[in-house]
Amino acid sequence: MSFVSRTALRICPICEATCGLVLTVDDDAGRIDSARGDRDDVFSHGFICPKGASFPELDNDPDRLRAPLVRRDGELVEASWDEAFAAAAEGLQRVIAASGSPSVAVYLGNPSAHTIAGSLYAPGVVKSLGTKQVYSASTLDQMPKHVSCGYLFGNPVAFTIPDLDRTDYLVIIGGNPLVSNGSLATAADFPGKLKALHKRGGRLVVIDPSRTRTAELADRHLAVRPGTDAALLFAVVNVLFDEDLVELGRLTDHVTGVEQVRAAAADFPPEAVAAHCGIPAEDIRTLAREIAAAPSAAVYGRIGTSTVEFGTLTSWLVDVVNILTGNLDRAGGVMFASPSIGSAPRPPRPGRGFATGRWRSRVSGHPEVLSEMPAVALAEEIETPGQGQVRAVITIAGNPVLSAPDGPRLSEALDTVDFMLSVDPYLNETTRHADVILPPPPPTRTAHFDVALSGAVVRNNARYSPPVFALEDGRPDECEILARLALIVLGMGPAADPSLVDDQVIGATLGKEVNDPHSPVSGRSVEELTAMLPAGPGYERRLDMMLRLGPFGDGFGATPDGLTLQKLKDAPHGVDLGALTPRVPEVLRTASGTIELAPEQILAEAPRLHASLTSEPGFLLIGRRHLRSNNSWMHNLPALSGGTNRCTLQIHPDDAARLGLEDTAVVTGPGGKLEVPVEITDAIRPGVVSLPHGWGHDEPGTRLSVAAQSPGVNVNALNDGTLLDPLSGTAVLNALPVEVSRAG
Ligand SMILES: Nc1nc2c(c(=O)[nH]1)N[C@H]1C(S)=C(S)[C@@H](COP(=O)(O)OP(=O)(O)OC[C@H]3O[C@@H](n4cnc5c(=O)[nH]c(N)nc54)[C@H](O)[C@@H]3O)O[C@H]1N2
Ligand SMILES: Nc1nc2c(c(=O)[nH]1)N[C@H]1C(S)=C(S)[C@@H](COP(=O)(O)OP(=O)(O)OC[C@H]3O[C@@H](n4cnc5c(=O)[nH]c(N)nc54)[C@H](O)[C@@H]3O)O[C@H]1N2
Ligand code: SF4
Ligand SMILES: [Mo]
Repeated sequence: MSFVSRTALRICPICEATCGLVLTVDDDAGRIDSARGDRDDVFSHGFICPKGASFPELDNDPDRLRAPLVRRDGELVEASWDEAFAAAAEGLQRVIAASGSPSVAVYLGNPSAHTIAGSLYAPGVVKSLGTKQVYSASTLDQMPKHVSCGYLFGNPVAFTIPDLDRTDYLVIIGGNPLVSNGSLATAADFPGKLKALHKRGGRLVVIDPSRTRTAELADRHLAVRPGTDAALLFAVVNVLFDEDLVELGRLTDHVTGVEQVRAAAADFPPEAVAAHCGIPAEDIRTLAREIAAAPSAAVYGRIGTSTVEFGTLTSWLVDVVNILTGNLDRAGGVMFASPSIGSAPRPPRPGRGFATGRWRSRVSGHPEVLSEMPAVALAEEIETPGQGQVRAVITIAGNPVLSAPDGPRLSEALDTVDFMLSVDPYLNETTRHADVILPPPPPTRTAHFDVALSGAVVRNNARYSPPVFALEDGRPDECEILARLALIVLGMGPAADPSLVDDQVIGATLGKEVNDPHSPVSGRSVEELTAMLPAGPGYERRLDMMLRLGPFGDGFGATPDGLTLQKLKDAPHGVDLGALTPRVPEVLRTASGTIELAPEQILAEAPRLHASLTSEPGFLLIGRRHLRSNNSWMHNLPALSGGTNRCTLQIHPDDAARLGLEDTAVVTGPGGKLEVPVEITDAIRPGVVSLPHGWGHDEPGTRLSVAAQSPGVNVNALNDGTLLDPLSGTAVLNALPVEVSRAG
């Protein structure tokens, strides 16, 4: 090892917490040796988790692909970048010529929400294809929240974020931020924020079938039966009306539809749902009264409210409770972030509202949602012949073979397409099916800015990390990879200049802004503004443009103190932009210009929910996360492997005794059967079993040498993918009915 010459700052790209890291850099070796939390980071103040601490291992992982792989005579072999782009162009153009670009499917995985490339350049690949075969991890995750916010506010990205630093009463439903570090609530140091809540006299309620680490901190833990939160929340709404606790506060003039919600909730008194939810009616009443009585309260729902049969209904009810108790858009309640790269506020105006189902999936007729099809539909769209059949697949930062239901079926389907391309650093369960793999460089050779997550922050901020090291000669970064793919699809060939993509986006964006009378650059010339952007890579030019047009931006000189990319470069620990501020009505885009509390599409789910108010025997399967894991792709790091980070079936002692379970159980779901090691724990509710996802690293032909040593099983092989939230197309990954028995 050589002398460590410097440190460098880098925002951690692994999860939504966006912690600032200090890396020790070994310039001689061209690698980093360690990572610690950056105490001066304006947002994370030094917080870091075990994954962030393993950033060097992730960056240096010898299994990370250093060169593209191209399939030759059936084998994936290393190729030069020129050869790989040529192979990508040949494969894509072959399929496009034969079946048209709508026959190319794109799957965007979770890390694409954590990279500049995924946020700014992946959309260009989709757009240039003009395909409706678009899939992403959103329909395995937060799509119900988009749909609910879409209907309520007319704006599917106007997420309601719990104001963690100021709330007096926090209700966490189906989230475990002590382990996940938070999601749709970008808050570095969630544990510290929960401690601070208690310190200022606030209270925490956790609703979760499992006594998680977060639940351990709660003043009250309601161990709800999985999949029943919609009924529980409807009962809370019922109590709010019944006991005259509805108080819209300053939102009074901005909300319509209150009476329809009152009528819908009338069918759900606590006594009618208690047995179904496994929560005493009195506890539901107390919850409603406490939320209403708290000086401020924030109800926050995550995965357990989302990847369930009534995901959109549940996500909506979370915000209905926030709205009816006057807690939306006020300090200490749930608020809207002001993304630094969003557009500067405009005067309130009605919008076009929100709609889904503008087209339908070819095979099962699933409605389009945010221009996407349900991830569970990808396999059948590949398998089913006919006009529009998927003949090529592009995956970007995704591992749907493990992450999506019925992975084995998708795995087989991927082998039947005419061409598959993956942009991914690993040869894993999904990418092993590809004909071409284009690996992005490691994070230290990549710039970072949280484009997507800036809309979910609990405190507004802007931070930029330039690359720590220059790219190796001839190696493109992921922005360039995706830009070149977009041009390849357009038929411009593998050698087209990727900056054409940036020029196009910049021209189009500025063109719109100068013609908008409310824009800070209204009436100016596109050429003048373009000339003001910095020299440098295309993504820097685009980020600078977005920052300058944003709510804190310099408006290209109109507000000289405002943000530019250079200002962020001059503030390497980031720029704090203050606590969240009220945004109603400016944020609303509904047709009425109000918060439309009673969308008919969502209320139409209420009778179906009511019909489900039974309490069937049988096990319900839920998921869980581990502090030293991240979905499917961090099991290859030695520091994060082993110990308690294992793929086990958690089951309550009473259930285990009744079934005579000892070491191993057989779990049978609608999609298949698995043998799994048993972990008996009273942390989990009787009648519920839990298995983590992202395991099953025993497929042949992968290059994950550490992960393969303790492969675990793929929980999603139990799931046939037929159960989904109909309003959002989101897969049911929690509360899946399964049978459990003794092995042998
Ligand atoms: N049963 C069950 N299933 C689940 C869940 C659950 O709770 N239970 N959770 C769901 C959720 S919330 C999600 S978000 C999905 C995730 O679903 P996916 O996004 O499909 O899966 P990941 O495991 O996140 O895989 C990420 C992929 O991105 C690659 N990658 C990592 N960094 C980069 C990068 O910088 N660039 C590129 N191009 N690639 C990169 C990794 O190698 C890996 O192949 O899983 C879902 N699946
Ligand atoms: N360490 C780690 N951190 C991660 C990830 C990871 O894999 N590992 N993944 C990242 C991703 S992609 C995401 S989307 C976020 C997710 O962030 P979270 O949603 O906070 O993560 P989970 O741990 O899945 O929490 C879901 C909780 O819901 C509970 N639950 C399951 N079913 C139900 C139900 O029907 N009702 C209720 N009320 N609760 C239920 C589960 O017991 C679990 O505790 O985490 C991110 N952060
Ligand atoms: S919580 Fe951990 S993984 Fe998430 S951003 Fe922070 S250091 Fe990275
Ligand atoms: Mo996720």
